[in-house]
Amino acid sequence: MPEPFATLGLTFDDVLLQPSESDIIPSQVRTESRVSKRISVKVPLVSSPMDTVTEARMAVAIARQGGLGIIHRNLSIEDQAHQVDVVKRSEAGMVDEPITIAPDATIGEADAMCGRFRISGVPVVDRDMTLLGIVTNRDMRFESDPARLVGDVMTKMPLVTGPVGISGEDAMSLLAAHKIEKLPLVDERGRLKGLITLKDFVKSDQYPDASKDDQGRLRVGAAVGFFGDAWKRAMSLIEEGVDLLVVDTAHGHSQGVIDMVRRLKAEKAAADVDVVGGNVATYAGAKALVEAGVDGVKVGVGPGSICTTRVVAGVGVPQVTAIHNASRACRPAGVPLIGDGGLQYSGDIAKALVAGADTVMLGSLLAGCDESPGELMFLNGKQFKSYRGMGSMGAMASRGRSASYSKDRYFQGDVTSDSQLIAEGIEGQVPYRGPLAAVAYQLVGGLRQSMFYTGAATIPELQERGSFVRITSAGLRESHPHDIQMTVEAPNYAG
Ligand code: RVP
Repeated sequence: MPEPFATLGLTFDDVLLQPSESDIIPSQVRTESRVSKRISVKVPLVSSPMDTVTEARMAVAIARQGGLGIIHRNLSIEDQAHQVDVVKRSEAGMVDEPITIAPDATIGEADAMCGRFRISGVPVVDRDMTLLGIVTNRDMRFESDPARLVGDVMTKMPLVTGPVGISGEDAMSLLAAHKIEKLPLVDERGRLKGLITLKDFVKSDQYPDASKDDQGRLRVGAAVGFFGDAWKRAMSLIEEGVDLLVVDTAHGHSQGVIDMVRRLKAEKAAADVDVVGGNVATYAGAKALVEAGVDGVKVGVGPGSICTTRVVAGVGVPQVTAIHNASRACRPAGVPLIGDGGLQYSGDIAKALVAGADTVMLGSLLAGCDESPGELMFLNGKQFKSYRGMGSMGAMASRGRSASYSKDRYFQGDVTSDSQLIAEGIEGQVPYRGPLAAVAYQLVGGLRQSMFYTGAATIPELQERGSFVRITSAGLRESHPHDIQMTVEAPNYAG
């Protein structure tokens, strides 16, 4: 029998990083890391697959900042796949299967399509994909009758087009020479084969750190489970071009999760997609996932700000210890580790990395951003956004006739009545934080300061050199502002 009280569990507030000799300044450090075996990111931030944190808008925003978003799965298969599609189309070097419209569609339909895919114009094609013209916002703006046909208002052929395989430079010259924003690519028979847009070139300059795949599209991950139609969901996500699948459950050291990981890793259709498994909080849990063949391990049982697993079930491991123990199984196998949940301040990022994580996953720190799902709320003159656990009643209960998919994250996929659900999370609100870009800037800025103080030029160096000092509750009190009434909030510190 294992010794019942052998281990001491430590979390972020129990430790501090010790300063050590440094010959770099914060602006010189490099924050690249790996989310999974084949996916590198310029900043080690991953947004959580929660229905108040990550849909396409957040995924686009965080990928542009150099991190990665994981689309939540409390959506129908079609809706989740659509979210992935929106991200993949949002900023591509070249779209090889552009959205198209027929000439006999109405401009009302074209307008709705532009809104749905957040695009400003659509190529018009006949049945065999021959390019007939293009309809853009400019063509539609002054039309008062939404029933008019696309074929009547579109800019008709001949249009400026490019050949399949045109280089980025040549495409840019054509766009510039003709003062146009979209360049359809056609084959020798005039059939549409792709589309290049000016916006994408501008975005590449604007977001040099963006996480992109080898076709120049933003990267995106998506969560799946292992229960019910999870396999069908995974296949649909792969079809839309997802880069990373996260088998995301509250207990990754369980047979259903391990089987799902094994099956995905053996699946031909998933060969180009990395598979992360989780969540675990022990050496044995991480080891089991590594042995099942995962490309990344997600760690965290109970640290989440909205999570009640540790009180409802009495189960969990304080996060710094959990990361440290799991990393002993991941590091020797070359499998990256995502430290998921419990981060309250930017300083916690470096603590997670020194404990053994390669990236961190954030929920509450991002739920207040403009790009997270949900409306702004005003309360006593302050602005908030809602944030809830995927194991909360609100997230797990069936909505109308559509089942909730998040209850199987808590292994309650077979529960048929909402009144029988055991909640492991709560619902609430977090302060409004403005655009993700500003929030990410502060978080990465904090990490740069940590790396400067510890003398680490890169994340692997931080992981190697960083060392902790354990602190007491008096030490924690001393860490926060004290003996003063705060009158102005800092952008990275709310009392
Ligand atoms: P936090 O960043 O501390 O808000 O934690 C976010 C993490 O909490 C998620 O990525 C997930 O692992 C976990 N979570 C999500 N829902 C719940 C719950 O209802 N218990 N927990």
